[in-house]
Amino acid sequence: MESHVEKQNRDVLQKSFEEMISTLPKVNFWGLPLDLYQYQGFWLTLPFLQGALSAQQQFQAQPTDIILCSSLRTGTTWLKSLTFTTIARTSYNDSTTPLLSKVPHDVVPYMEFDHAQFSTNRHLGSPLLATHLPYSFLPRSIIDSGCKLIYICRDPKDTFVSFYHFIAKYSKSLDTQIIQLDEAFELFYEGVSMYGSYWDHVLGYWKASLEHPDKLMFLKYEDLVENTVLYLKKIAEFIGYPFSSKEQQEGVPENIVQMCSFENLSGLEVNKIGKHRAGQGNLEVENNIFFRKGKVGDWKNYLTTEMSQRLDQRTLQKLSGSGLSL
Ligand code: PAP
Repeated sequence: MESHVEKQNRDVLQKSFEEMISTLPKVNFWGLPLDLYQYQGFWLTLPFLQGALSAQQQFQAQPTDIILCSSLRTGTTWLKSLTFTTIARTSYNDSTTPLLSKVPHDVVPYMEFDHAQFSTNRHLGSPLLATHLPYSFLPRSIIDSGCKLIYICRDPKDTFVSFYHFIAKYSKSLDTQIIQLDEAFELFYEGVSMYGSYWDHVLGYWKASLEHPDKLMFLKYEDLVENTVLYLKKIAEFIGYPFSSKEQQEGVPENIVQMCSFENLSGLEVNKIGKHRAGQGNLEVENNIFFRKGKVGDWKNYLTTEMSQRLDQRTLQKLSGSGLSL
């Protein structure tokens, strides 16, 4: 329960955020009834920006935390389900896992939404948290605590196509229509999308993973698709929950991969008809929005050759000299 003093402090902070935000550059977000604000080089909508500021001020990381980091539409839902199931494998089985009744986003909360506003509501029972914040936005306590981070990224072409579909579907719930795909493409290309520029988001984590490979694991969605069992084992090892030889002989990693597969999760009742952040206004979405196709290379069905070549060029140029390819 929040005390009177805590509430007063929160109101003061909120006011200072509002004053600062009112001075930032802003643009309309792809035809939605929402604006994107440019803060420290990245574009964010208001609730996400307020959450980021709040987290920077108040979030206290624990050394045992495991934070799943990503931009949007790069495999967060999948990574959440895989890591959660790995960590909780001795507490739950296939018929008792919370993933049967909750979308993975409700199983692994977002630091900047669910834990930033109140220092008291931290549920220390689970070490898992997620964030969409760029690396440079992370609260100091995350870096200082030495906790583990996993970042997942994806081919920018598939990321854009997936994100466009997400926003198009979301816009229906707001009774509005977003801009055409080719217009959104130009904005994404210029970095004007949620947490854009996408390449800067990726690069921030990539560079940090080179500096702190023991603290930050860098993953690509495509690698995870190609050899999910292998990468799941690497993840388990990295976060300190390695599979024993006995578990490997019994096929535990394969079982987790099957449980968290696109086919299995997208077919669950909760993910077909449930809602995430129900009753929270513009933040409410249907769980099925998190499951579309789960394929590599779906961009071929939406981008012209010229568009794909331009995006590839952009990626080459942005990642040039970093040692990373996407
Ligand atoms: P979010 O930012 O909305 O949380 P995120 O989970 O990061 O989205 O990414 C969604 C993508 O992962 C979707 O890709 P698509 O649009 O190209 O299909 C979604 O289908 C895919 N996805 C979700 N769950 C899984 C899964 N279990 N296995 C593989 N891909 C998945």
